[in-house]
Amino acid sequence: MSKPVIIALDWDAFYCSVEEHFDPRLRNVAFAVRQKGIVCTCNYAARALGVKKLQSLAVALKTVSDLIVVNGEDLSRYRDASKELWMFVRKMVWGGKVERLGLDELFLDVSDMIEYNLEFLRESQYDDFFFRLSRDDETGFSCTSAAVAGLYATQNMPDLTTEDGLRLILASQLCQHVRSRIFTEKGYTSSGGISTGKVLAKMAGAVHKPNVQTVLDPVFASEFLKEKDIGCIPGIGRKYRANILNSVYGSVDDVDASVDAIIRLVDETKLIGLFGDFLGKKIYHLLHGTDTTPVNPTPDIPTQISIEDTFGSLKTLPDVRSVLHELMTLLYERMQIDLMSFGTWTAHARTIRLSLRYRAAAYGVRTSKSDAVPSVIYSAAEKEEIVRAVVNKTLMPLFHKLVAEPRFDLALLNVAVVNIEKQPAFAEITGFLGKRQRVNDETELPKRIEFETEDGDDEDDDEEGYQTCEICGQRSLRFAVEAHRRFHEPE
Ligand code: TTP
Ligand code: MG
Repeated sequence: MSKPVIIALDWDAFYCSVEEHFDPRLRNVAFAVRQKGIVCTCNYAARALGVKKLQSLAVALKTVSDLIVVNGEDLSRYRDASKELWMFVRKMVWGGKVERLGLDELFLDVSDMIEYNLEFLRESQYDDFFFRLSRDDETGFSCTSAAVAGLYATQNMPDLTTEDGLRLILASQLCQHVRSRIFTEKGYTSSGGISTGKVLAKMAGAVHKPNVQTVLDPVFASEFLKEKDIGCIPGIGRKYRANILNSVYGSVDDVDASVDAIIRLVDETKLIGLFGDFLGKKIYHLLHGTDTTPVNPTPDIPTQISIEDTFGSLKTLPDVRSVLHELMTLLYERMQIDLMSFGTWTAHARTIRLSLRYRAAAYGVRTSKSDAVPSVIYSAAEKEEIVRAVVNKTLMPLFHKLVAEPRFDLALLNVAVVNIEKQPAFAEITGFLGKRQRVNDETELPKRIEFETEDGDDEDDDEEGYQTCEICGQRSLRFAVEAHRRFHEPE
């Protein structure tokens, strides 16, 4: 069986691109998007002047004193744009095989589109041919198998004489087409990676940025990976890197952490001994560029939406009420984004859950209680009124059921809605920008995006993949946590 063909897309300076859509004047200036004193991203004009992603704002302003700074603490417009782009791309991929990772990355499994078009390539005697985007009509684009669209990750281009190489070349043309449609119709530039697995495609896509795509033939995977630090491989990250280095060298400092060095010293059996059967094998394949984790298409609606915060110490009822008010406000806003389209609730969550962790509790131990989602949430009342009603009538009573004693000391509160069901009448929705789009009613209920496993067992991650930084308090999506941590680490 032939290998899958995967395209990874990553929006360039994503929050900046979204901000530019709201204020086109930003297109011509160097600017940064900030969250709580940190530059969470900056546009490429600012990067050219020395501003860096995840730098403290103070340092960025020292570097460029007239840097324009935009507040990016309200994530809703980024979520809206992310969802819109995802839906747009999904329509171009057969079977909607598109997985979202965080807000700004997509994985497209285009294997069957490529397989189908290989036939036409053969018919055309391996010359220019018409790539068919649909089986039913003649939509598509003219394509050549003679050259890669974009760049390649190593010195070598895919081998034109092999079917695997040809598949990747066709996929590079398809990727170019998809990216150019995203740009002309939605105004977003992206970087693309094309390979036979998600990890290789993602890593290839990061080689040349912005607005460039890169192809990596797995034949050259070991050459591509050999000098990279093992921590750079998505799915390995800081924690597993430290485990591996400690087991090999007894230290993480001043040691050779390159893939080449590690695979000489650590075989599959040793990795299984360190991490168990499943994870050990997975890490082995990650290190050898042979990971086959499939693209897991992201469904229309999430299985749950969850917001949480962590504290040094939370001891009084007024403080609890105020935190719950804040969390419920955020949760309600998230529900509106994820479960509403054009002012209509397209899905309802049936259950609301309050969870907490006592400060004295062992790491990872939470207690929870649930209740029915009160109908006021789906009413036409104002946000403030809805939030107040839910806090008073549902969340505070749940809290009292959970915490009977008058003295308490909490380290975490989490509010979540679960049991999310599509509204029966919801067969067709209207996309954000007013374009009609069909929604597949057979879509399964959502699964979580599972790709970067590094923090999967971190109980301070909430279910939606947010984590609060213990040092500065910034809440980051899970995919961004690793990068954010590096910001606090000494150079
Ligand atoms: P990235 O893809 O890492 O960054 P980017 O899209 O801004 O830039 P690039 O062109 O290099 O891809 O992250 C996507 C968005 O996620 C980014 O625009 C801002 C946000 N983000 C955070 O809020 N906190 C973080 O720690 C990181 C890394 C990203
Ligand atoms: Mg990006």
